Amino acid sequence: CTERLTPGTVLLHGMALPLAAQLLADITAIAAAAPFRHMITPGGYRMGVATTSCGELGWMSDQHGYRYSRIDPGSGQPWPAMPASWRTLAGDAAARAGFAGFVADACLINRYEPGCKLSLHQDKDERDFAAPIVSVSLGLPAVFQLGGLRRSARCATLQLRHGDILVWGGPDRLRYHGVLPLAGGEHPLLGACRINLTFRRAG
Ligand code: MD5
Ligand code: FE
Repeated sequence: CTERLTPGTVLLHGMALPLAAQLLADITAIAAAAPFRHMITPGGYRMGVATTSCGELGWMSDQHGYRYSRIDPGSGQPWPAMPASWRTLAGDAAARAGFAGFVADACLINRYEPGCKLSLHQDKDERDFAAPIVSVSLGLPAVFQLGGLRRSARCATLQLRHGDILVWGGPDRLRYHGVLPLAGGEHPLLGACRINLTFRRAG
């Protein structure tokens, strides 16, 4: 079912469930070419969340800053291609949320293990904030923090479960957001982990 949380934020409960096994097989293939790694923030900290990417552009971070790159800095090669079925899933989810014509050129793949969190931040490394961001949650459930347009705004919390797709766009594209430390557990398909796919129009 579709739940509009705010004018620009839509939760599509379980929309990715029928595709979960295929998504996992694809993630395994992508991670064989572009392994999960802990990026270093511009401030010198090692991120707790492990990341990789697929698509024309991949997100990266190092001492020089956050940005998108056509080349995986780990391998020196282009990022693995985005599976056509992924681009279609993201486009369909965006359309259901009211953002027709979304064509992702980047998919950031975040892997959380118990205790991992993502501190409150905005996503503003993309060129055009008119495009939405589509997020697919797999594995262990997470508590998502949905803030406002200023860091000081108070946050609402939201459970994201295996198979959920969340779409942010329009007035909500630049909201602060984060993920609270992942609780332990065992997911039947993923074990003790959560993987999030975020589809973006980055270039
Ligand atoms: C995650 N990832 O669960 C989240 C899902 C990231 C990140 O935040 O930057 O990798 S994407 C959540 C998101 C994106 C854009 C806007 C908003 C949330 N929002 O307005 O709340 O690993
Ligand atoms: Fe983010």
